[in-house]
Amino acid sequence: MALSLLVNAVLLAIPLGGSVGTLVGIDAHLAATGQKPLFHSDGGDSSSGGGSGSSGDSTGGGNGGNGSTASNGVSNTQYCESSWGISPPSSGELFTLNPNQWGVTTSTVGGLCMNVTTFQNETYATKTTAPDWSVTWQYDPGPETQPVHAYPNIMIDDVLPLELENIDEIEFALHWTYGVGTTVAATTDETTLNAESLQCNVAIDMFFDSDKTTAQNSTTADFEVMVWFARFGDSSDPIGYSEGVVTNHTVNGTMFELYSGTNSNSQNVLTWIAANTTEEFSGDIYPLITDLYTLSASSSSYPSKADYLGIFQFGTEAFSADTNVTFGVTSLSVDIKKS
Ligand SMILES: *[C@@H]1O[C@H](CO)[C@@H](O)[C@H](O)[C@H]1NC(C)=O
Ligand SMILES: *[C@@H]1O[C@H](CO)[C@@H](O)[C@H](O)[C@H]1NC(C)=O
Ligand SMILES: *[C@@H]1O[C@H](CO)[C@@H](O)[C@H](O)[C@H]1NC(C)=O
Ligand SMILES: *[C@@H]1O[C@H](CO)[C@@H](O)[C@H](O)[C@H]1NC(C)=O
Ligand SMILES: *[C@@H]1O[C@H](CO)[C@@H](O)[C@H](O)[C@H]1NC(C)=O
Ligand SMILES: *[C@@H]1O[C@H](CO)[C@@H](O)[C@H](O)[C@H]1NC(C)=O
Ligand SMILES: *[C@@H]1O[C@H](CO)[C@@H](O)[C@H](O)[C@H]1NC(C)=O
Ligand SMILES: CC(=O)N[C@H]1CO[C@H](CO)[C@@H](O)[C@@H]1O
Repeated sequence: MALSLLVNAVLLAIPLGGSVGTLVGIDAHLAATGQKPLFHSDGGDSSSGGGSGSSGDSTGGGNGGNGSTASNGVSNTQYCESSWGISPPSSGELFTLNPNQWGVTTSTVGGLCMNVTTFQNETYATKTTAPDWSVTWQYDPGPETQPVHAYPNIMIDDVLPLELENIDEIEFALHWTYGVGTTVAATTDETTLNAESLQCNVAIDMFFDSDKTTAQNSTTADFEVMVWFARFGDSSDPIGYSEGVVTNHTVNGTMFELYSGTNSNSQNVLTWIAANTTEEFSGDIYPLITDLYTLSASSSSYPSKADYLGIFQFGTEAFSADTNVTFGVTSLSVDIKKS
């Protein structure tokens, strides 16, 4: 048992340089803030592991994880690398996770570690359930020109790209928490987080384009569509915030407000932000996409139904915090139903 776990880890925890799919993950975050793509050599670079545990010292290739513990068929592995593709085997939907510390430079103070909990039986609660994961991080504020340090995230590997009009539903179910400290909090206490000057968001990040291949490239896709479940601090204003709310849409009790703008990469960035911090959510978010078609009738700033969805990720954009904070994703499922 132990041996087979080890083999899986070695085969599947590949450095990002080896995988187009996971490279997309880094690019996505650069694009989110209009940055040029960065290329870290591999998982073995200089990220300082400020979270719990030691920093990853992978030399590229082989197992990027550290602090792996296994019991009763459940394994917890920690990754402190800057960027590293973690693709746990699953009998259902396949996902790739990535600590993705794309904004970390040699002058950055702080660090981040991602923990991923996998089942040896490769069978999660449902066909579309992802492994649980968490990140513990702390970064001092970065320069105003580059305030984002990381977008640790989980990305859908299968299904995409898909033409928007061939999608029927995007059933998204989620439970996350943010807490001060190095353990996963049971609930999110905004007062204690604000006292530590937490600056971050919790968000889905999607990319669309009329060209199927371009839709899978976050730097060249025409449209970036985000769905934010929380926003802490005022560093993380969405693009187009000063222009005000374009429209709103309530999905199963959660009201989202739309902001629209353009990033420095000339991509149209459309951001739906939950009116209240939303720790638990379950619903079909496809209407947040179809609403944009209506707007596209009068403006080329919005996608149309002929466009393709190429990338779907969920994570937290980490700006800064005074002390260690932990973002825990204790339940996540994404079911993209085709018509
Ligand atoms: C964060 O936690 C790690 C590991 O427990 C520790 O080494 C580090 O000093 C902590 N950082 C801060 C700012 O408290
Ligand atoms: C994990 O960390 C330990 C020190 O805590 C170190 O000896 C070991 O080489 C690390 N393993 C990997 C794969 O980074
Ligand atoms: C797979 O393993 C997990 C963790 O041990 C367990 O909770 C789950 O019931 C198992 N699923 C099946 C179908 O055996
Ligand atoms: C992450 O994994 C490390 C190594 O096993 C462990 O020390 C730490 O407590 C874990 N953190 C969380 C939030 O589960
Ligand atoms: C995305 O497009 C840019 C510009 O054409 C290119 O340099 C980059 O390699 C592409 N990225 C991927 C992951 O294909
Ligand atoms: C949501 O939008 C509708 C119009 O589409 C508007 O009448 C309503 O006031 C908005 N609700 C909020 C809370 O902004
Ligand atoms: C709507 O939310 C409730 C809980 O508030 C949940 O039981 C139900 O399954 C959700 N509906 C959908 C379509 O996800
Ligand atoms: C509980 C809570 O904070 N509810 C707020 C959610 O957002 C709406 C719209 O901004 C507010 O009116 C509620 O007070």
